[in-house]
Amino acid sequence: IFSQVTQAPADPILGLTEAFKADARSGKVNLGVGIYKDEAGETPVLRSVKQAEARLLEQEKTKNYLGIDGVQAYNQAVLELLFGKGSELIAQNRAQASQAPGGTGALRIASEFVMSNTQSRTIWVSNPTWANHQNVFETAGLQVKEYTYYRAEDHGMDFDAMMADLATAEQGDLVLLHGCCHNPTGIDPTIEQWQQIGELCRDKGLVPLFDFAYQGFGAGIEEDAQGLRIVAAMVPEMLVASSFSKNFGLYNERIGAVTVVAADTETKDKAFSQVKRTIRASYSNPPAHGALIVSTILGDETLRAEWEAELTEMRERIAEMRTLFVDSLAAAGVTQDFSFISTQNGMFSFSGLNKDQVARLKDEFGVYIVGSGRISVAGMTKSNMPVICKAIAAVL
Ligand code: PLP
Ligand code: TYF
Repeated sequence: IFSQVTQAPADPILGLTEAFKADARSGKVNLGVGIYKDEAGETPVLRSVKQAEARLLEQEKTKNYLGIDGVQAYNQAVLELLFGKGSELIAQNRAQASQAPGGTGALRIASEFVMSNTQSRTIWVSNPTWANHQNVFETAGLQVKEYTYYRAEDHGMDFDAMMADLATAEQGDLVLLHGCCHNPTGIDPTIEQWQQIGELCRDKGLVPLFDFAYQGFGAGIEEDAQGLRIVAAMVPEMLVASSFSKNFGLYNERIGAVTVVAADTETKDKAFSQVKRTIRASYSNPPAHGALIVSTILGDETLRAEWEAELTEMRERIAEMRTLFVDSLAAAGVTQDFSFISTQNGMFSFSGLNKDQVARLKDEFGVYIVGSGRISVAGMTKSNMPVICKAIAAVL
């Protein structure tokens, strides 16, 4: 039967890393995949994580299965990070989180839950969005439609067009919203715009699905949750797929969560029981290590303070690289205005470089960025900056 199977296309982002690894040139730079690098160009384990792991190694007594929804202290910590300590939603018992294998696993569980238990069949995603969104949603059976998000002319957000597109959505349609640090553009709605998005979802009966993979990489842990909290306070129902891959540097531990918000506790309980059923049919129950790391850190004042300091360090280093990038481009003789890069949020910048320029960066200079022109600023360092800017100046 396998002889009939055709070759699958490479993942547009992970495929780039494979090409990078195969490149023998010494000065090569990978600004493709969204992985945080420190000033030395490394992605080390966070100090807080190392300490939590040391404790776990010493104290862990069993490798017995977790429940279907994973570590309970972890799930509670997720709710508080999303909605804030003392949140009304939590007090009203309208929200429940389940541990999931990464943000991707959470997106897939959320999609399958919707497909198996509701009449909804359509999800709206921003144009552009993370390359894997369409893949995950369509594999689960959802129909994917796009809403306008980005305006190339001024490297800004076309909010009016976004609202006009979403006004054509039907009641019960899902709307994928990036909680902060929009991937790939780095452009997020303002507080006022979040308010309007919430109103539209409420008035039209649209169900937000928040993808929250970068909490703490924009302005701060609480600041970055503002949009999600504004919308959550306005709509009866929503879903959240959150991830600790980036903000805890736990990429390969596959640790995230799927969260259900419903109009009342009874509805939430029923919905959550079906989320658990979806998980049971998918991988039965999650692995423990990542969740235990996160719950150990968030449950301990000292470790939590250490983690927050490390997250701040990552956020501030990226912000510094944004400014340095803009200045270094000018110093390399680029006359075009790239100042928009310093106002974008998170790991990525949408450079506006076209496909040919991206190809030349790779072929002639060994500088790898995603075909859309997305640059991972989190991969820039003071030492690779001159190479990057010289290459960009040349292809411009
Ligand atoms: N959603 C967005 C917008 C992302 O950029 C990523 C990237 O990793 C994910 C989800 C998936 O995160 P995870 O690695 O936790 O599956
Ligand atoms: O957008 C990125 O670069 C990150 C990393 O299948 C990533 O989200 C890329 C592809 C993928 C999983 C993670």
